[in-house]
Amino acid sequence: MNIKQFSNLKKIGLAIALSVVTAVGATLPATAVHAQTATGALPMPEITIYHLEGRRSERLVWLMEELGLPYTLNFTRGNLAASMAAIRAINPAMPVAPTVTYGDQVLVESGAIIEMILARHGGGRLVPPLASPDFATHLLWIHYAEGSLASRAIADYRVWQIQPPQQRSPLVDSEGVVQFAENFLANNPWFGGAEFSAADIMMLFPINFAMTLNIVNKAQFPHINAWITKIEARPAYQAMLAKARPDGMVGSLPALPVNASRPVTP
Ligand SMILES: N[C@@H](CCC(=O)N[C@@H](CS)C(=O)NCC(=O)O)C(=O)O
Repeated sequence: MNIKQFSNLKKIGLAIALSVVTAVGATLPATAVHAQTATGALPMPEITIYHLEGRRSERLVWLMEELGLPYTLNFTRGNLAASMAAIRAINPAMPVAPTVTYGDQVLVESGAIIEMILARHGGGRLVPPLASPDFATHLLWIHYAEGSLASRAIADYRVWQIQPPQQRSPLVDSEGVVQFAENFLANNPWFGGAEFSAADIMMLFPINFAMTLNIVNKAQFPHINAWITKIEARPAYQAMLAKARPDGMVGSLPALPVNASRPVTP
């Protein structure tokens, strides 16, 4: 399916200018992964998720599986470069995963796309009640996932790749940002508060990034580990893995040494 989609894209011309990106999206084969009925308030245009295996675009696939909404998934299995070429063809100015075509629009930023889909098509699902305290913390974690957690974990990882730091900067301190999440889960079952929400979908990627690459010590965060176990038991998460990561992780980044996260004592 994916190779076919990619070759179809090539047939209609990878060099087509951005001005006709809409037409490219419209001519993609209608290979919707899922075709259940939408329950949201607004009619939903065709959605195509341009995906890289194991990357943030999994959030959108997982969201759509949780909601039971139709979408087309575009990636070339086991070939990140080919998947990225498809993203560049549709979104040359900002080629990142996820790139999502939503009707005529080409969208980036997973959190913004998730909030838009929930507002228009979610029918109140995966969002706590507006007047509840959980609504405020749900939004907090939706934005914290990229704004604080991913940005600090990636900064730490890059610093380590250049040269292990002699002293940990309080401004680049992944343990602190993960600990803040751990503390919340000590008192709440989900980042959505009482119930699973889209905040949980947003938080998993940077937490996995920080833990699997040894940016933080996974063993220090028991509540997060218990939360990951609950996440992995969700049918929609498993459906996402089967469709969006059928061969496991592709092109993993090298992990840091174990215990790299420990502050260096001079
Ligand atoms: N804040 C953006 C980040 C998007 C992003 O950086 N995605 C990564 C994959 S996880 C990517 O496309 N990297 C490829 C690149 O930057 O060249 C979001 O949440 O969607």
